[in-house]
Amino acid sequence: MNSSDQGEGSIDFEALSRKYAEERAKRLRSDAIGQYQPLTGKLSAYARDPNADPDFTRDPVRRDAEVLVIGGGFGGLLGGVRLREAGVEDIAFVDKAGDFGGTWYWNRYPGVRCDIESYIYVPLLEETGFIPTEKYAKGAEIFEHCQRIAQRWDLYKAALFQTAVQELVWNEDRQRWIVTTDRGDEIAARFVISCTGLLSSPKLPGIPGIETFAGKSFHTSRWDYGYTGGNADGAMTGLAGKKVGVIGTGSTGIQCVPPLAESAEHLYVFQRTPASVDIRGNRPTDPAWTASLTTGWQQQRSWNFTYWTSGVRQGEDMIADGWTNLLAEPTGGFGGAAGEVDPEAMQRAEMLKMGKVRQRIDSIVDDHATAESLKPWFNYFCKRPGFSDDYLQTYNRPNVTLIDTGGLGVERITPKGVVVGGREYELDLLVFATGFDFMTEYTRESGFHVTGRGGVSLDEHWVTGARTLYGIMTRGFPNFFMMSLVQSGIAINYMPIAEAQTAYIATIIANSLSGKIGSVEPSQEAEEAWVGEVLAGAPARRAFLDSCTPSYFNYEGKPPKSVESNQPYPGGAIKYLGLLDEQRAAGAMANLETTSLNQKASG
Ligand code: N01
Repeated sequence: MNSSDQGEGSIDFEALSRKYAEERAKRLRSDAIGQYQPLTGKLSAYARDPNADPDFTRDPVRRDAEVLVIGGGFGGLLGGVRLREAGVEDIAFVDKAGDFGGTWYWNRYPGVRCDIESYIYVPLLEETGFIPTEKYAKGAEIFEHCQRIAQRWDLYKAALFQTAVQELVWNEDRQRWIVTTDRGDEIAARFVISCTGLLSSPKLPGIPGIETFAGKSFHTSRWDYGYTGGNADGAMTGLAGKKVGVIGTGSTGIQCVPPLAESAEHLYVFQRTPASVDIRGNRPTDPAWTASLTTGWQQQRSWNFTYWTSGVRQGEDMIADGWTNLLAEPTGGFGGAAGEVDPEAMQRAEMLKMGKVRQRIDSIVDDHATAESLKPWFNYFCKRPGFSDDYLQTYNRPNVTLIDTGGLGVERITPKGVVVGGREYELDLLVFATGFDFMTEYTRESGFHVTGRGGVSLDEHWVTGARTLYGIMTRGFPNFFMMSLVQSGIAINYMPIAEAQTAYIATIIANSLSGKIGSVEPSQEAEEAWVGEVLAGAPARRAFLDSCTPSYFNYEGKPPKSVESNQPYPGGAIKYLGLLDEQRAAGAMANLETTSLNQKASG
C-alpha cells in the first residue's frame, strides 16, 4: 500500500479507497454514539472541576438584565465586547466554570496549545495590543487573554460563575426570558445569547468495568495537577515511578502524550484509530514582525487563512502551515471563487496529504511495527487533523508502549488497569483523552431546557430536525440567539465565524433596545428558505460522512436522519461570512419579524 503514497502521478486512488473502506468497517459499531457516556451518575466524580472552590456558595440572585450571555468562552466574550461597543451596558453572564475562558478554562492538560495559528485564532489582538508569544500559543496564555478581554470590557461585574443554567422560559407578557439556575437564581432577561461551546461536554467511553478502576483516573478536561504535580509545561513529579495509561489519540491525546512520557516511569498509549499527525513548526513570535503590523492586519490574515483553507488561492499564503498547504499539493485549487468545494479535487488533495502524513511516520518512528500501527487510513478531513513535532518521536522512547487495539478499542477496565487482547496492563493513573459530545441534541449538549412561545420546547420544535435562520435564531423563540454549528457557517478557524455572528447579534439587540422592539425572531419564509439551503447540501455531506471512519464528525459512522437538517450550512465559510457581514451592514433587521415593547416589558 505504501506504493500508493508516492505522489499524484503514481497514486492508486482505487486501492486507497478500498483500504479506507476496510479500515472503516473494522471500526463501525452498532451502538455508534451510544458507546459513550456522560460524566453523570456513577461517573459524576469525573465532572468535578479541579480548579474551582468546591465549597463556593452565594445567595441566589434575582434580577432583570437586558442581555444574558450563557457561556464565557470566546463566543460569549466576543458577544459581550460587541454589545458593549454597541452601547449595551446591562449584560449578565452565567458559566459553569470558575472564570471566563471556556475551552481554555477547562483544558489545562500538559502540552495544551491552540492548533490554529494563534495570530488568527486568538480574538481581539489589535484591540488589546496583545500578541501571543508563539505561532501556536500555550493554553495558559490564551486563558489569560480571555481574562484580559473580560477585564478590559468590564464583563466581570455581572458574571455568575460555578453556576449552571437549568431552564429558559419565554414570558410573552413581560417579553423576557425567565432564566433559572442550579444556585436558585432567577434572571429575567430581554435577550439571551447562548454560547455553550462546540466541544464542551466531556464524554467517557462505555468500556465495561470503567467504574471499577481503583487507581487515579480523570478526563483530560479536568486535569488533576494535585495528583500529577507539575503544570501544563510538564515536570509532573508526582508521576515518578508511576505507570500511566492514556486512552485516546485525537488532538488532545497527541498533545498530552509527549509530556506524560517525560514524567511517567512507563506510558501506555491505548489506540483505537491513529490520528493524522503533520508537521507543527511552532516558533516564537518575531518582534520585527510584530513591529511591522499595520491596522487591520488580524482580519486580513484571518481572511487569507479562510480563503486558502476553503481551497482558494488568495495572494500569498500568509499562514503557510499544515492547514493551508493542502493547496500546495500539485492538484490546483479545490474551491471555486466563493469557496464551494469540488469534491473530486478535494479527494485527490486529501489522499496526497495523507500519503505524506504516512511517509513522515516512517521517517520518524524507529520500530517498524509501531510505525505501521500509527498510520492513519482515512480521508484527511474525516477527523480533525493533528500537528505535532514531538508526538511521533515519543514512540522512540524506551518507556513508551503503543497498544494498538486494531480498531476495536479497549476491551475492559479492571480495578488494576486496562485489558486489550486479553492482556491486562496495570496502571497507577488512567487518563481519558476521549473527547466531547458534538452536535447531539441541543438540550443534552447545552445542559438546559428552552421553552419558547406557547410552552413549546426547543426539543419539540426541532423534533424532526433543526429550523433556524443562519443557525442563529429560531422562530417561536424570540430574542434568543444561539452560537453552535447547527445550520451555522463552519470554518477550520472558528474565530471569524464567532466574530461575524456576534457582530450580527449585537446589532440586532442594539437596534431592538433603541427602537423599543419587544420581540424579534425570524420570519417564516426566511427560516424556511435557510433550512432549504441547508437541506440542499445534505446528500453531498451525507456521502462524505458515510465514507469516513467513525468519529464524532459522523456520529461514529451512524448519522441520524436529523443530521440532514442539523448539519452546518453547506455553502462554505466565505459565503456565510459574506452573508452575515452584508446583513449587518444593511442594519441586520432584514428577514426578521418584530413586535413593539409592551408596557409590562418596559416596566
Ligand atoms: O477527542 P476526539 P479530543 N478505546 O474525540 C478514542 C478540539 N481540540 O479531545 O478515533 C480506545 O478527537 C478515540 O478513538 P477513535 C478539536 O476540535 C483542539 O482529542 O474514535 N480509544 C479517539 O482517539 C478536537 O477534534 C485542540 O477510534 C477510544 C479519542 O478517544 C476535539 O477538541 C486540542 C475509545 C477521542 O478523540 C476533540 O479532541 C484538543 C475506546 N473505547 C482538542 N473510545 C487544539 O486546539 C474513544 N477512544 C490543539
